[in-house]
Amino acid sequence: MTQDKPTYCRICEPLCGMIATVDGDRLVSLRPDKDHPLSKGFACPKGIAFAEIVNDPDRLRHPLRRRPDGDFEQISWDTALAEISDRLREVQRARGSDAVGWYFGNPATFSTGHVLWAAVFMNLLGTPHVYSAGSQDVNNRFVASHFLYGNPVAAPIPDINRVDYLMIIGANPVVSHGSVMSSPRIREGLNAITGRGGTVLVVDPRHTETAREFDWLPITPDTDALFLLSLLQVMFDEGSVDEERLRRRARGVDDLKAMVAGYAPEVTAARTDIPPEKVREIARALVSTERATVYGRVGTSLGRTGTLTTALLDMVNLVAGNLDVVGGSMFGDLGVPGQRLGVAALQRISSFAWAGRRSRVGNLPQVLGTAPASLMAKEITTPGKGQLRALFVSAGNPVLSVPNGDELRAALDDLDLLVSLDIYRNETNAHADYILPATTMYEREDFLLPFQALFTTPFKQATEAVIPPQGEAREEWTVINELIGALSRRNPLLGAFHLVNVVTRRLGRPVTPRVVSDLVIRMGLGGDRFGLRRDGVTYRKLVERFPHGIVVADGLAPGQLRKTVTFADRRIRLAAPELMDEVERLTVDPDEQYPLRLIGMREIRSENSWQHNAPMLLRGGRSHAARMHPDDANPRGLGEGDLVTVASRHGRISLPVTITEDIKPGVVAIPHGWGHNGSGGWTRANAAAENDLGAGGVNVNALISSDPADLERLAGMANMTGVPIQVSALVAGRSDVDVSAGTAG
Ligand SMILES: Nc1nc2c(c(=O)[nH]1)N[C@H]1C(S)=C(S)[C@@H](COP(=O)(O)OP(=O)(O)OC[C@H]3O[C@@H](n4cnc5c(=O)[nH]c(N)nc54)[C@H](O)[C@@H]3O)O[C@H]1N2
Ligand SMILES: Nc1nc2c(c(=O)[nH]1)N[C@H]1C(S)=C(S)[C@@H](COP(=O)(O)OP(=O)(O)OC[C@H]3O[C@@H](n4cnc5c(=O)[nH]c(N)nc54)[C@H](O)[C@@H]3O)O[C@H]1N2
Ligand code: SF4
Ligand SMILES: [Mo]
Repeated sequence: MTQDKPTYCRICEPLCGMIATVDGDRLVSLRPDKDHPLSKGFACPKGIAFAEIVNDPDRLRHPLRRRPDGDFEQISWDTALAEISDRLREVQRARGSDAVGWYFGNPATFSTGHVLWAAVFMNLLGTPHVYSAGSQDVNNRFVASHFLYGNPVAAPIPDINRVDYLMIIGANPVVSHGSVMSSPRIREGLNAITGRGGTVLVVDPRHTETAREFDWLPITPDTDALFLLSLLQVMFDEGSVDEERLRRRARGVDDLKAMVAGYAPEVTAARTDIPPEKVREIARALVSTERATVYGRVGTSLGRTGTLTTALLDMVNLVAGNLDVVGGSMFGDLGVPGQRLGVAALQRISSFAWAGRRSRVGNLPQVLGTAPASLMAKEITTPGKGQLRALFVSAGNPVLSVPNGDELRAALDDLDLLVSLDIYRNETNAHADYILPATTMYEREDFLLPFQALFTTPFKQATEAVIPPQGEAREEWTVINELIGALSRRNPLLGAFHLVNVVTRRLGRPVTPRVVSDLVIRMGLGGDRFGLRRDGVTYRKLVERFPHGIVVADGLAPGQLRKTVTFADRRIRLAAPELMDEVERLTVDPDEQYPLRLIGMREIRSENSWQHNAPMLLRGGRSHAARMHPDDANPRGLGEGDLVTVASRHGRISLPVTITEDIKPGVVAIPHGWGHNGSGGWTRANAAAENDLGAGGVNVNALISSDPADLERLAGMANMTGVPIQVSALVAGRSDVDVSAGTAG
């Protein structure tokens, strides 16, 4: 007997509603939920194909231990946890708690228990070695907000439902489905803007899937800060800014004006390649359109000055009068009383505050308690106090996702202990001592705290697990509780946490992610405030009465800045010296040896490194290729499908080229997350690699530098866009060219 259960997808940020068809303990299939108030029957191919991932024969179902010959053998959970605990205690005894670390990857963010418990564990342990995918993604957003609002977790989102002029810069929501914004049916949301007579302008070096549906303005990679400075210069210069209002809302207006004065569109055009008249036209539109906003994401985060660029996005919105107003760039509201004071208090804790700690290698600041993942390899191999010796990797594949995977791969073998928690064997845990099987999203209940303030229509949904854990899979937070128990003797804070766990469990009221989520739900927007609001929701009510989720407000509310800015005068800071100093980094020396610029891209049937094994997503063949303009291909004698070598100052890779007019000349786009070469457990992804060069792909991050000097200064972000490269034909039979160079495993 099959049963249909409403739930939601947790692969990417819209969190689309899903109906899971379940037969006993087995997930039979997934289909989009027509009754979901926001996604209304939409789901993308990855979401539907997830049933194949849950049931994939390649999935991990039992704990594994590495044998001396390098192969893995199945062991029991008891043995695995006992051995890991012993080895962990040994590292802690011999080298201190500073020798223990954790890297959590992107899917961890989509599991409240996972991120919360990992963060609590590492914080109580007091180690600086906490890493995440954030330093390759979004950490500069937190740092920009720290400087502007005194609140690292404040993240303005575009009011998609009401905006009439939207400039998208460095994001491709038609493929990515939106990021740092949860907006189901985003493509429809964008089309509705033009449908109501508005404009969507896409500023991107590639004529992306989003740009193809709207207006495209090509830009030279990693020059966005210059373009944004010019927009500000025009706004001030033409006197179109409501300065009185601006000064009421922000400090540092004169410093900002003085700074942008040197960046007239004529000055920046040579670098951005955007005609000055076009800059003026956009600046005027942003100021004069009642409901207008600028939205940027990965493309504006991964440049050399990502924090400055991100801060400038908010400054453009603010100066144009578009921040914190309807139809502009708005702040979601958790609705929890005292949230502003809570953040202000948290900021006093060094592991939360920006640069509360700096890295041992490279002296780079921590962001929300995490250090730059680019440094992991050197933290492992650099001797001295605080050297990283035991590492946990959960829901991540850093050998493919961080710069210089070869360096990290070699360093991992140097560790005293490497433990992975994953649903698959991948290129990273190929080097682990133990691999522990985790549940997939459909095997756990969840209410996703990190996304609550990011919905463009305020919304809440909680789900029960739709099937029990498959095989011997366990939820990460339960495994973390065991690890905390193992280290509790030598560490009073962990000891206290462990005691709370033991006592509450005995009392039959264990501390679980659900208990924490319930608290936030009840205290937040639409919550029952523990009985004070009769119609309010609780976790249980959400699951039982609103299984498809519930819209908790018609739209985002304006006027949130007062609740967001933690500075005593509640005014935004426009001229933090750290930010202003970044301007000096905007100059570059031309590099004749590496004349082209590398950018990244995402594909509709792929999610970072881990969905290249689902048959549904591989249908019709897949291949990894570099995209290049004919103007660059022709002089190099390159034809469609030719193998090329792409080299940067830091590495080289070889892969096929696709020639397309849909990219700015001088720019080459290569997707990341590829480079499956047999070391992981992904049979189909690896087989593709063996049969046909290019099908398993290569690791583009071999071209990216992990040198601390090359990381963005304020957030320690990897510089993954605008990287100087050269491209040449791969000469057949040349023995000095290693076709596999740069692949990982
Ligand atoms: N299908 C699919 N969806 C995904 C993912 C996936 O792998 N596949 N990954 C998820 C994740 S982890 C994230 S973080 C989000 C990311 O979500 P997005 O940021 O929307 O996705 P990207 O495709 O990385 O978009 C970045 C865009 O920036 C452009 N770009 C690159 N360099 C520059 C530059 O210097 N300036 C400007 N202006 N543009 C530039 C690129 O051409 C690209 O179009 O997507 C999520 N959704
Ligand atoms: N060049 C370049 N590099 C990039 C980017 C780029 O744009 N360009 N983007 C960066 C970005 S935005 C991101 S987010 C990172 C992603 O980098 P990572 O997070 O390091 O890598 P993923 O490929 O997302 O790997 C996710 C792993 O989690 C596992 N997994 C899936 N679900 C679960 C679960 O529920 N529990 C557990 N325990 N494991 C699970 C998968 O099997 C897979 O092994 O890559 C970054 N790297
Ligand atoms: S867009 Fe696709 S992967 Fe993302 S949440 Fe929706 S169904 Fe899942
Ligand atoms: Mo990401």
